[in-house]
Amino acid sequence: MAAFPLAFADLRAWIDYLERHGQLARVEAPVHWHSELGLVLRRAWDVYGDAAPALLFTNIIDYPPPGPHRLFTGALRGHHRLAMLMGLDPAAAGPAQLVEHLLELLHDRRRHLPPKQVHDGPVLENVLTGDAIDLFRFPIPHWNERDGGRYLGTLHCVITRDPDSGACNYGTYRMQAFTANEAAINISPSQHIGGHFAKHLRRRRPMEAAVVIGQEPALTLLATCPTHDPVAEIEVAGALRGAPIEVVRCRTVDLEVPAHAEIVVEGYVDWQERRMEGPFGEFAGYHGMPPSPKPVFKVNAVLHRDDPIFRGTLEGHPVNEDHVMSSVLFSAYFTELLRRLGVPGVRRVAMPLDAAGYGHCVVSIRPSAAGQADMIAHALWASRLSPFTVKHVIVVDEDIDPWNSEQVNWSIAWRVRATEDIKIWPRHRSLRTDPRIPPEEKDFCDRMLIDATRPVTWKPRSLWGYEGVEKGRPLRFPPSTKPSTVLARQVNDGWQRYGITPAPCYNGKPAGMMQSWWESDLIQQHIDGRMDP
Ligand SMILES: Cc1cc2nc3c(=O)[nH]c(=O)nc-3n(C[C@H](O)[C@H](O)[C@H](O)COP(=O)(O)O)c2cc1C
Ligand SMILES: [Mn+2]
Repeated sequence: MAAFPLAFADLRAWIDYLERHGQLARVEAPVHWHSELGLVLRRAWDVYGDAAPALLFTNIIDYPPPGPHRLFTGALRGHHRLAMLMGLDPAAAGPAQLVEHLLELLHDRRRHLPPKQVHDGPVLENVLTGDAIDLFRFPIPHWNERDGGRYLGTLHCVITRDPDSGACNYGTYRMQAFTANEAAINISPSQHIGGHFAKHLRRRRPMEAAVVIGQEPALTLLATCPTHDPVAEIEVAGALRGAPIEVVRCRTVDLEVPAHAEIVVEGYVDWQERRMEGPFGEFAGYHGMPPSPKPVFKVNAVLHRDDPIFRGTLEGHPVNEDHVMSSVLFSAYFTELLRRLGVPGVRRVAMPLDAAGYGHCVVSIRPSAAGQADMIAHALWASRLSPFTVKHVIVVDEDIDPWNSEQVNWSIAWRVRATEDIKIWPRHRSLRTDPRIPPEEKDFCDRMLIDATRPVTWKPRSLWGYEGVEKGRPLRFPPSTKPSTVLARQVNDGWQRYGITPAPCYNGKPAGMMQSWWESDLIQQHIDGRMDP
């Protein structure tokens, strides 16, 4: 696949790139930071779908220039823009290619690039300490009407250090701004920052942290990326962009931050204090979790570029930026999990956007023995991501594209016998955000496996015909109406002869759900025996 090596120097270079490629709208109309900004983004996503451009708000009410007055959002709403960020051809690279590319980047440690230390950088253009600190200097949005407050951190990167190894972690954990110099941080124990915080708790020591807002885009992606082996996300981000990220030392904490970031907030997470945070419009599309006590981050210093651009994102119902990123990141994580465990027959793993990239995991396999779907479900439900992902596992045959929800639904309709193929695991460890679980039963959910593969144990029967038409072995399952490769190729090759062009006006989608039956690449895979019919 054509690679576009893209070492975006900073967020501004990424914004320029998007603008030059017709992927950005500047919103110059006045927009209020309370709910209106979020709703404008929401409508763009809901009405324009993948065609919604990234948005740069430049006229936010209460935030006139020359103070901080710009906010950038919505860049990663669509796999095509994630492809741009990853240096792949946006027209050719679908989510399955993004997953493989990410796995290559994570595995090839020789390509990982440690950050480059520099003494100065644009983020030091303004250094604020003491009374000069005011988080609300920045146009922090109140994204959803029902949110408990304004969210300082949504697509940011929190940097913390492991007190034992000295290694740093780079992750995205939501943060609600409370006062001019205090914010909540949503630390889950199962996340890397949770490990760091537990060590500080045991030592009864505050945890130093640097909150980066508006970093260059590769680090944004990696900060939300779960990995199996410990990696420094900033080094993988270096590999992704093909150049190390330049970092400067913080002024008040023992950490380094990207020199080209728009904003950095330095401080520490108090080990004792907790304050009520939330609710927040979460990834499932609900305000599922009532407010609860969270650790408090206290600010020592604020660094920012001249005329800084704030960056954040709207969580909530599908499809949002988190879903686009998570669908690829989680699919990569689970692909690797199943490979490491040696589960046989696995082809592809997809976390579909319809289920918010978190809810459903669809795995395509080449079945060779009964019970493969059970092995897959149990493996997925045993991972550290299980508490907030994969309520439902759907296993399909390899002729079904797991990223194509219409094909998956067709398969569920006609390759499933409910009494045999659906299994339910009640009261499995889960997260509190699931809206279907009543408040008194939180922390558990019911998980479901749908095995939508054709039964592998059925014996061949000539009444269904033969592999190929009138030849080969008898079939084990009724033949679908899928064309034979020979005829499909003939019709493909002669298509111009028939003189058929699409109707200029229609309601619906430009592509049929079984378009893949006619893709020459897939036809060739069948001919080569690389894929089952
Ligand atoms: C918009 C957004 C908000 C997120 N909020 C949280 C959060 O509040 N808490 C959390 O544990 N993970 C959150 N995540 C997921 C983590 O960023 C992700 O699991 C990542 O792998 C964490 O890094 P780590 O693996 O280094 O711990 C969020 C992700 C996104 C995209
Ligand atoms: Mn990490």
